Amino acid sequence: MEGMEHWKSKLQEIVNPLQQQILRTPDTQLYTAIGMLIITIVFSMFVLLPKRKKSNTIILAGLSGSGKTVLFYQLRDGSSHQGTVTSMEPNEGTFVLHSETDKKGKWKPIHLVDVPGHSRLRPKLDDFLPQAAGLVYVVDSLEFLFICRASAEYLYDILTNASVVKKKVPVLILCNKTEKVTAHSKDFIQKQLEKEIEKLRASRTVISDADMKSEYALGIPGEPFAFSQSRNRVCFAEASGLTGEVSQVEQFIREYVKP
Ligand SMILES: Nc1nc2c(ncn2[C@@H]2O[C@H](COP(=O)(O)OP(=O)(O)OP(=O)(O)O)[C@@H](O)[C@H]2O)c(=O)[nH]1
Ligand SMILES: [Mg+2]
Repeated sequence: MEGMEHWKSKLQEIVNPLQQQILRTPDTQLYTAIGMLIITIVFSMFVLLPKRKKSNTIILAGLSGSGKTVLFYQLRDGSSHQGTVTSMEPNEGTFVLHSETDKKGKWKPIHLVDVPGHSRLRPKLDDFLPQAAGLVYVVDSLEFLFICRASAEYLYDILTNASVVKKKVPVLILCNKTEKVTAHSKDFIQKQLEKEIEKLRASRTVISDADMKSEYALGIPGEPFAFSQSRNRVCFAEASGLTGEVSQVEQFIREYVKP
């Protein structure tokens, strides 16, 4: 108790003269000093705090067989490495896009991750989503009618993923294998996916209400679902990994990983 009293009086010895000094100081001088202090703090925050590095990670996701691995090699080497098999591990690499290697100038390498589409391997996606600068969701436009529901389900999980929503990760839905005349158009695929997601939204909301689980809702309640309602940017493009027609996906990548 005595010790406390001793420290209290010591503290008062320091504080009192300061208080007197502040009271004696004219208002203008006081305000100038406070202003200088604020400017110094703000300036030090900008100079001393480490700048957050911009991510260069682009993720390729989509159902098994949609053509992600062929696309990965096409972007890296300009060749499809024909005869790819179902991937059992994520395929990653950091490189300058093949189409940019012969151009003059310094290009920033991209970190490309191809996550296998097999349902048991899909959880691997969670390891990469927090660092994603963009995500390319690959859809098989040839087999689209057979995989529409499954594709919409996987896409729904991605678009409601906490990291994707919070960080507003831009998503490119890439309609692949379009060199074939029987491939469905991107407009058709967009409309069908919107219809499927609309159905999923109704069923999943009921389930999540029952479980009391918080899920990031998609779209605007009471309105038919459209990708334009998503909080993050969702756009559509076409490609053919096999024939090397990948310019639209390269454009997307360079929009979010600046050269
Ligand atoms: N016609 C056509 N076939 C393609 C194209 N891209 C890929 N394929 C074929 O589609 C099949 C699957 O391609 P992959 O790249 O292995 O598919 P994936 O998405 O990596 O599949 P998982 O690793 O199982 O997730 C292969 O037989 C490819 O040859 C394309 O642009 N056109
Ligand atoms: Mg693969």
